[in-house]
Amino acid sequence: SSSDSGVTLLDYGAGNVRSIRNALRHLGFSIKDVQTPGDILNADRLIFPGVGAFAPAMDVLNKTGMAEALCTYIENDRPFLGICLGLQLLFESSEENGPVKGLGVIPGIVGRFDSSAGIRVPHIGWNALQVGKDSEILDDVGNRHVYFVHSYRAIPSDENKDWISSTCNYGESFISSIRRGNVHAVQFHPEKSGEVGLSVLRRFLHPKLPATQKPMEGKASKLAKRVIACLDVRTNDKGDLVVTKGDQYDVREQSNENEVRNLGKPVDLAGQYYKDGADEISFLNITGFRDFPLGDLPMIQVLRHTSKNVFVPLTVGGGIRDFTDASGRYYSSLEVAAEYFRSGADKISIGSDAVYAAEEFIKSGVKTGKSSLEQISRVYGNQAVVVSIDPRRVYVNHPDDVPYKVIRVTNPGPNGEEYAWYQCTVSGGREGRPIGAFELAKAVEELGAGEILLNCIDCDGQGKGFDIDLVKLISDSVGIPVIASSGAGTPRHFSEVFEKTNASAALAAGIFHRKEVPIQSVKEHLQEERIEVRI
Ligand code: 1PR
Repeated sequence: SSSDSGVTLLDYGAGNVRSIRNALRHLGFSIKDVQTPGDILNADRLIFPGVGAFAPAMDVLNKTGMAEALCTYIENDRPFLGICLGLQLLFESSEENGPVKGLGVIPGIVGRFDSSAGIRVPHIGWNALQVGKDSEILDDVGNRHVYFVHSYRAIPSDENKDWISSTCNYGESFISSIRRGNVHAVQFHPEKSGEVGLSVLRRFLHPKLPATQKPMEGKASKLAKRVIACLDVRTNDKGDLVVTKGDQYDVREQSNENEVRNLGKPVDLAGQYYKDGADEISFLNITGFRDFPLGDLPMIQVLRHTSKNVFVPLTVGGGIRDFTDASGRYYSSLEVAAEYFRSGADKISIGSDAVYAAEEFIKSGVKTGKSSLEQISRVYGNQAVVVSIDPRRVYVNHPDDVPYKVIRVTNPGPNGEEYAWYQCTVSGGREGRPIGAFELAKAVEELGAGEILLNCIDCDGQGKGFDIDLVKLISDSVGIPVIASSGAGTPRHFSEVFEKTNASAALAAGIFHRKEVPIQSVKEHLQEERIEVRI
């Protein structure tokens, strides 16, 4: 058997396990990759970060003989940590595109969250756990939140209750971790749960450290509202990749030089926001509609460097579409997305291309399955696909002036108009399209988006608050999480959007970049207002 600082990783090639590799390296561990079933049987400690869908994962495990090796390893009570799908596969079967038979180590069936229970599916975000007495690896968690992203879950029963080390509440109580002897598995992502998550990994790697937190028994948890820091990234006129920030999407200084505003370096700022308590970080390559991301290696470098030290979810957007380069080589949007995921992104965000896909879908009523949105969602799951909407408010006098969803606005327009619709744009707001934000949101939800990043060009950079009318309209119309964006100027704006709408998260850029409001103040204010947040 090998040195103390080695850990064996079972990566069956289904997706992004870069984050877990980064986290293990950060904790000072070297990684051995499983090549054969024998490597499983010989492991000192085995981590199994399941990614992708249940059926293809079981397929690979069965075909390679890894399924049998895993069962033997677990039966022999060898140190094991399953993560996310790595927990679900231990159960008897899953309803995900199934029933599909699992490893059958734990009694129970993995089923889908019931969205009719008034919850948004996927379950994305930070939630607290009810930790049982001897969970061991959860000894530092206490009442702090950990990060989940999944649509399927196992529920507690008499048959599996001896396995359960914690449960979590999301519309119902589901199994958030199991433990028996040296065998552990967690539904959440320790590698994306900040310092708390790293402590879970540390305890698995160094068992028997003394506990620092009291377990939180009995207290009902709730999904926390997320605070997201957004970095609009582009190359400036000198050729440097900078974080910039616009006023209503205009990122140039109003001076004679008319330079692209430079608010800092992407990797440095992301690292800072992680330390400051951002629940998530988004990078938007705002000239991605022009540049080609795989030609734009700096953005990929940004992700690689950031993901080494930032252990919360990272989203990247800009330029995700099919593309033929100058030499005639064709790249599919899937290849672009794959490169982003490999570089450390947890989600990708699609803007312009999703607008075209939604227009097509609404016109024909047919899902072709060919749009970037549909393809990426099919391969990586809808939780990995965000659609970024860039709408502009258009006032009208009467609700039936336009063939789009019109709402009565809280503040009348310049000519006393009482109604408005929200026109979608492409190419960073440069072109208005014949589709409203409402129609787009409904269409992309059907096409496989897992989340909506809802900007508003009118409010962007104004610091006057989110467009509550718009956020309410969209967050009431879809069943997937909605991130409110554009216009945050004070902590009060965050509590306002959470009190008045069903947004799951709120995103800001300018106030964080200009250091006007620290993320911590936003969190503290939300806590004072009794809005659940991750502290
Ligand atoms: O169309 O798939 O290539 O994606 C392009 C992406 O780049 C889209 O997500 C689009 O929103 C974004 N984008 C394009 N141009 C701009 C621009 O500003 N000129 N930025 C842009 C979008 C809006 C928000 C901003 C919030 C919060 N930025 O992300 O961070 O409005 O700002 P605030 O808190 O300072 O008010 P594609």
